[in-house]
Amino acid sequence: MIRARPIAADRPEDLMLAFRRMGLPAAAHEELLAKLPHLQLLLTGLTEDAARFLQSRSEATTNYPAWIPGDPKARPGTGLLSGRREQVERLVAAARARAAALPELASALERALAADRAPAALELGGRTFAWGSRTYVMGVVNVTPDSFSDGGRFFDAEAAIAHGVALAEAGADLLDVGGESTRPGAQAVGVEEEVARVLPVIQGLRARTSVPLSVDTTKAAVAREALKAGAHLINDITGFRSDPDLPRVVAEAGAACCLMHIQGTPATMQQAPRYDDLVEEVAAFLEDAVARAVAAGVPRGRILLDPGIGFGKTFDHNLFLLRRLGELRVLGLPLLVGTSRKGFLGKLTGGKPASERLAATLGSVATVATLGGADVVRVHDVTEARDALTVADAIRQGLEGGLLYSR
Ligand code: HH2
Repeated sequence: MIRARPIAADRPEDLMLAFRRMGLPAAAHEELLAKLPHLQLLLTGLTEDAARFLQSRSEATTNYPAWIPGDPKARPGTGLLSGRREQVERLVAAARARAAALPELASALERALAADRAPAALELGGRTFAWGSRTYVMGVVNVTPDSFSDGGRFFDAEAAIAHGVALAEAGADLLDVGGESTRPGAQAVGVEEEVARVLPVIQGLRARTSVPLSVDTTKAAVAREALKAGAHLINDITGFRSDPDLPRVVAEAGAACCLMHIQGTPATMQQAPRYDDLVEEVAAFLEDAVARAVAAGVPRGRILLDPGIGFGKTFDHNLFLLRRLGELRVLGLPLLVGTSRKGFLGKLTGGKPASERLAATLGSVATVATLGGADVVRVHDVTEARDALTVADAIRQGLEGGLLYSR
């Protein structure tokens, strides 16, 4: 019986399995892959010159990708490029070689071509994070009286340390210690109070575990003390927008950072979040944050990015963004995603409170991992998340197909 079945055209590994099924030699796979049209790139922000260049090249010969321009009146500077990898590579070379060169276009296309490659591995606190090998887990240690998910449970330093140790034993790859709640309308905390909350916990965890420590703060003065006490990463939910000294403090300590997207401030962010193009605006914000970090001396390779689920986003924005995390891969840096116990999960499951959102959280982290959108997930329930991610990662990476796809 003749059978035709779709192969995921955007996944090179699946195409290669099809070549194997066809009995084609492994040595030829890369070359064959380059012949297949599996790239669809949405371009925005084009100059008129760049748009004309794309149009003229696609009309001239089939050596270049097809070009579908956007509506020049409603959406000027937009269009869809569709073609094979080698065609896009040729276009990059032509954009650079042109008398009036188009380096910005060439770089944007190069970043898109590199988006399926894993970011360079990160050494943190004596551990190696080999991005792309699996989904890593960041365990949450909130030393706050008012966090939305676990407010007050670990406000006492000893309780917080014991909780962190338990998360480390459960397999957390990283612990995130926070002394100020970021939930909408939370009480602001002064530097002294925040330091008094997080410092004993960092010291206690340093003494009792070897897990790399992150500190969830927006303040340079808190970060300075935390890094002195042995923290390895600063997690700033404002993407280095709150405190102009924070990037330098991170750079001078040789620390890593996680820069998150937020629209507005925690006090106002959920009032009326609005986007024209959500993915584009999140990407632009994060690129700006990276530029700030790099200008202060933080190496690119020590930066993680986070789309900020629930931070200035409606229910629909959160789902839309989680579905499209892969598009943020063009930023070329590892992505951290925090969905754990958040409000959109409560809404999806009929209004369950934060304390009853474990299964929903596991559904979210497994889905994000399967879609290939996250390198690290930030969760409260490490044991359960590790199990869910082990399954999701195994399914995503499952390349053995028995006799059908035998090696
Ligand atoms: N979410 C929260 C806090 N910090 N940091 C990053 N990078 N990404 C997140 O999604 C994120 C974060 C909110 O969760 P939680 O810490 O449980 O609550 P609270 O801020 O109320 O303490």
